Amino acid sequence: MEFKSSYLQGIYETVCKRNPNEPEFLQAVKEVLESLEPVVAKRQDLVDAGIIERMVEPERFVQFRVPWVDDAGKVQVNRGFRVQFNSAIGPYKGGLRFHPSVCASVIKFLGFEQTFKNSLTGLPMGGGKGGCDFDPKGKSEGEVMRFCQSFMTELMKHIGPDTDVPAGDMGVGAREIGYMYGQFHRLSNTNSCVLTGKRVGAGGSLARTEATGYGLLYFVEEMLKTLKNDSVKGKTIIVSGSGNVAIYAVEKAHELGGKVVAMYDSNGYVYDKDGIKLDVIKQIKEVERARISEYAKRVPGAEYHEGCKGIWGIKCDIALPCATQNEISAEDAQKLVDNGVLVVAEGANMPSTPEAIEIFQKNGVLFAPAKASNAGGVAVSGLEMCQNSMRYNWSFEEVDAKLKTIMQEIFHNSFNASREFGDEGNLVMGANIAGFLKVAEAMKWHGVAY
Ligand code: NDP
Ligand code: 2IT
Repeated sequence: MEFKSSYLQGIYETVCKRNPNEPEFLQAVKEVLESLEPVVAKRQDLVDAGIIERMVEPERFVQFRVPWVDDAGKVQVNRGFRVQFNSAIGPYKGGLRFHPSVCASVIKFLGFEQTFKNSLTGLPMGGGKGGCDFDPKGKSEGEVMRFCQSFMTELMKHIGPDTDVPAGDMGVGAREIGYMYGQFHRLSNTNSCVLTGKRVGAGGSLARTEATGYGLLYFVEEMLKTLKNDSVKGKTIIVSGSGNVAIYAVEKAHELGGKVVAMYDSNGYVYDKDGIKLDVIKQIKEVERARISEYAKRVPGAEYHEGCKGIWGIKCDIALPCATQNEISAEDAQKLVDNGVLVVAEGANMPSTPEAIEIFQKNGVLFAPAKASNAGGVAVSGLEMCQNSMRYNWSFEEVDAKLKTIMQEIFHNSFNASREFGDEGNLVMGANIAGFLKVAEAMKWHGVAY
């Protein structure tokens, strides 16, 4: 038996049987079910209403062909996905990922987690996720545009401002959102909010680009203040990844007085003992779309190392994994602990393996789970939807202030839930329970059609 409750054990066995060969999805479901043990013990009404059985099965899962023509005139075919996981509290909401590793398991784990994350933001958004096994690396501008247009030609049959509102994720930024939105606009002759992460001036919200990274640091600052009477100021930090989330995590970390000394991309990591120069990283990654190894060629004293794993052996106070799922193994976690890490906060989705999380928690590391600590991106997406509905734009300062408040509330709601359900400070459990309860109450209230 993996669970104390035979009811949860039965649900998990059914999920395993229905979703064979989907390890990421099963990993995400198992973690949430483990967190729900004390809820099941207290809330027979939710058990009777079959809430959990319903939550682990997506409301809808769409898979589609994405044909496009490359620069050589050859037809290419990719596989697209959209999972609409749960709409009990609002339209499905969640990003689109373009990466060769995208498959049903990855999209379903992301969509499942998104349901709880969106609930934690306090905004009325359900959970969804999508993407494609298209690899944007090495593609020309024209190829990316034609691919995005083809992807949207099918996706638009399934989305809508009150139905499902995708956004960016790995491999999808303002450029890709622009091409997809353009195609939607051309084919529908409407300007409705079917995507967030649009460019400012084309319906986008100020501070959406920064939101996930900034939000992560607002969460860490609140956690340190509340639990340790401490702050980011003066801390040595490592940030994995060098994409959207990582870059703006570094920006806010530096603003708060921390020093980020290392970052990576999928080829290797850079170490700069004097602190990463973010303008150089932005030029390499946002403007040139080049490799991080360039950094060491441009910044005297900086080192480049092939391969990613070495980053976790660098001594730091705070580790912010901001690249991809399962990037921190048990071995990496042990290295961080041995070097005295104080905080690990997840910017990416599910970057720590279950074994790594156990090591952090057993050793008293303040551990912030993705659903809570990276919710800033989708929160500002929710604020973009809100501004679009009002036909109005808030200033950067207004959006940023709302983001900060939302992240502080997510920390406190997760912490309070961990206390109420008997494991004070276990934010994995607290975030899962707080996110779950809101959706569960809505599903119960709505009857069994969800
Ligand atoms: P980007 O595509 O902008 O950046 C991804 C970064 O991660 C790149 O530096 C990439 O390197 C690196 N990376 C990807 N795969 C691997 C790998 N297997 N090993 C090492 N490095 C890798 O994506 P985002 O910054 O948007 O997303 C990063 C994470 O944050 C994802 O888990 C995403 O789901 C999550 N997230 C994103 C949000 C958003 O609003 N964008 C919101 C909340 C969470 P390379 O360039 O070499 O591929
Ligand atoms: O994982 C995530 O929360 C995102 N990629 C952001 C989703 C969104 O709708 O802004």
